[in-house]
Amino acid sequence: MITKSVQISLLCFMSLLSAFSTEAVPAVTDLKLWYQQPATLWEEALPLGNGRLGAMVYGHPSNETIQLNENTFWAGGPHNNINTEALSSLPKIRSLIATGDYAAAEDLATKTITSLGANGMPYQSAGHLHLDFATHTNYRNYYRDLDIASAVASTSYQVGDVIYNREVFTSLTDQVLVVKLTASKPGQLSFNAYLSHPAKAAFSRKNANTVLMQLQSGDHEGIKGQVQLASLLQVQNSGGSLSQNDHKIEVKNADSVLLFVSMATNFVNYQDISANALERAQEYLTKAQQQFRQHPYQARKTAHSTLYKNYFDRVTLDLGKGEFSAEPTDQRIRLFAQRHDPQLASLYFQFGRYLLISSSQPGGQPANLQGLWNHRQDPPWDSKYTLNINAQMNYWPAEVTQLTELHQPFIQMIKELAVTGQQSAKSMYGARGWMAHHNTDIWRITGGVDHSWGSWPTSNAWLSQHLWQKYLYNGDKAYLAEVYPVMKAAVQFFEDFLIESPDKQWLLVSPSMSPENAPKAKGTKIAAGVTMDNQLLFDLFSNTIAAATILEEDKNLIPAWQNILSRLPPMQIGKYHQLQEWLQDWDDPQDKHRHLSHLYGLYPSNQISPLRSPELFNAAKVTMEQRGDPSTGWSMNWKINLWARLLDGDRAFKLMRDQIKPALTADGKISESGGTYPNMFDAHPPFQIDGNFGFTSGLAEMLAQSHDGAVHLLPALPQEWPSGAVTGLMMRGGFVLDMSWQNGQVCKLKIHSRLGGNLRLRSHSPLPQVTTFTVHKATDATENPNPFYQQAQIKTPLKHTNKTLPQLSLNNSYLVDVSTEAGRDYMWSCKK
Ligand code: FUC
Repeated sequence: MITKSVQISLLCFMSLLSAFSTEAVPAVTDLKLWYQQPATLWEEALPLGNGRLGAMVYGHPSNETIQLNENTFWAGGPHNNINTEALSSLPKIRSLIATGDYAAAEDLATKTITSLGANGMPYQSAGHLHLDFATHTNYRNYYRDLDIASAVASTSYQVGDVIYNREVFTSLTDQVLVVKLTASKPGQLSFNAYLSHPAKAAFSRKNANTVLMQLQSGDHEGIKGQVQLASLLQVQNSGGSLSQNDHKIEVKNADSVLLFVSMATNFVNYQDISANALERAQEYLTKAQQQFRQHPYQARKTAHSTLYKNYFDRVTLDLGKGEFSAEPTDQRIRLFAQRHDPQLASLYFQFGRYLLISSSQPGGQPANLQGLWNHRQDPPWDSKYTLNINAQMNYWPAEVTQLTELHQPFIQMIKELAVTGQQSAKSMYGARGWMAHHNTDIWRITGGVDHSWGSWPTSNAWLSQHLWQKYLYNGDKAYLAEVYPVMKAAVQFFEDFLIESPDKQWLLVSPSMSPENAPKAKGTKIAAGVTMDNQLLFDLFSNTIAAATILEEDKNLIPAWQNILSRLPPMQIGKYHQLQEWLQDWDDPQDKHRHLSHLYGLYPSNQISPLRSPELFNAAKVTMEQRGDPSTGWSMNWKINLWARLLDGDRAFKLMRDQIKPALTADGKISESGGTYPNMFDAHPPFQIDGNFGFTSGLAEMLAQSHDGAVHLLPALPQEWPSGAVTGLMMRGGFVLDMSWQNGQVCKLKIHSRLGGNLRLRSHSPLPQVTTFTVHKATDATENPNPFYQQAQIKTPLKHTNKTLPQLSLNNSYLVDVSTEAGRDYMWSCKK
């Protein structure tokens, strides 16, 4: 008789074979978004990007449209938007807040902190590529897809007895958009190709097979548009003939055609636009031409995909197949909430990684509100960078899903803000260091924007977390030394900016707000000492002290920083047993505001823990229940991460169900309740990319966490995914995790230690015995000796309720320590 444990072992063994053999990597078809009809809306078109160039492919047989972006094509030019009236009104704003005249304080702040001029420049579309096939109106056997395993989009259809194929990619290696057109019979490709732009553009003939489109970016709010865009369209035909008519290139009876679109601007950096756009575009085109002349098309396509895969293949995820993998993606999105389709959740996870690889390449601009993809001249919120959640969320998956190089553009932006932000620190607040308000753009503006929403001065502290967290994953001291001055200068700003509360002598950020939320009790946003600011400053000061200690810098400054740290207000548990959002207990249990700012302490930070602060952990849960699930876009996806940190996988999965629902109504209109567009873009609405990235990080948090003293395996596994496998998740301290599980229990585990050091593992089932290395039982009473797992001690929370809630216990989890060597693998397997 086979005992239950033997059965489990057998199951584990079988799943292992599949989990780590090559078959475990989902078949290529699992990593495709595919459709049976062309896109009519932009939100149905398929995104391609190489960080710099973006393309949205509609896949229409008779009038193909590929909407284009170049990520430095923004309105305006170098400037900052500082309102220097802030400095003189600051004492008054502060005293109005202190005396409770919030309406007057907010009014004055809006007038004197918010920019009197520009509110940030819009990111603008680079126009369209059109391919008009007049006779292809009557087609059949239509198919289009985006293969996120190779970063290539394809369209095929049949007209008469000819099958037509199109492949499109934005080459990572050759820096041009490439379109390859083929037909199943010779001489069948006849069409017009041309570029267009909604703004005024100049078109000219470059040579027999190349046209040029040139234009200047838009003027906006008094800032002259100074970015020049040059776009070259080149058509290379095999067979048939080419002719130019106006700015169109006409192809007749070709066998196959290769098209390139090369785009470039004069943008060098946020303060320098002295490059020659046309020379650059021509240079990219010449190089691409040479490459494609010397190598077959297939080889150049492979070169692009290989570079892409270098990032993408680092993480694989298998949550089980389900029976719906073979259905078109839009249909699967429509039905996801009603059925068991785990593979769509893993596709959505990987799509987030695809989007980050495609929109954030080293040396380029960070992913903005829409990543890289925007078809408007005047997009929602200018498609810029909102620094009170959205821009940060874009980078939540970067480290944990091993896309660390792609974090670089964001780190670079923070370094640049640390330069422009010195102006706002000094001339608005008379402080040293740097600061920015809740928005920036390609020009790295740091002034306040958007009326009363703008007077939040704490984005420097949040942005600095990215500098430090990256170090916790890579352990690279040279990198830490490079970013430390930016952290230190953010600290300096608060050394000068904080004020003392008259009653408790706490140090407060004032004026400020809990981003974008106005408590019902007072009706205005402006406030002092809000919970999120206190949490952000706790992290900023703790991490900067830790960095200074590691780097042996600024020993003499550390005591003053420690003193500030000790005087920040503690977190508070309010009268409803909720985590208080403000210094005062203003919370309304009916408040459903989309921002969850005070839960920053739970995720992305690690100040609220079931082990170290169980009461706060419970209070955070109460707050999450009060805020409720209904939400859209980034807010809903933040909740996935938060429920994962609350160790509730089923609730996190419930939010995933809410996310993967159609964002278009049955009659094709954009629904107001968020969800997922047919092309898998997230709907705020409108499209905002942060939600996609939040989903990806949230799913990773459900499978493994590394913020609370240990690598925690399957901390929030939903019942929906009883078995599965993941490879390549990155844990703090440089541990790369491959794992498979069966019946909710870890079955095989491989940890690759990049940096060495103690590996503390927490699991909810015992790990199999090992013989090749030593495993020690550990307890939560002793701190993990690994320095990347050291945790700053938060203050005891203040409690304004007598209610006691049952605490979540982790006593039934298994905790072990392994002393690891850098470069070695540690494997557990339930094979025998
Ligand atoms: C923040 C959010 C909005 C929107 C905007 C871009 O201000 O509150 O919902 O996402 O950023």
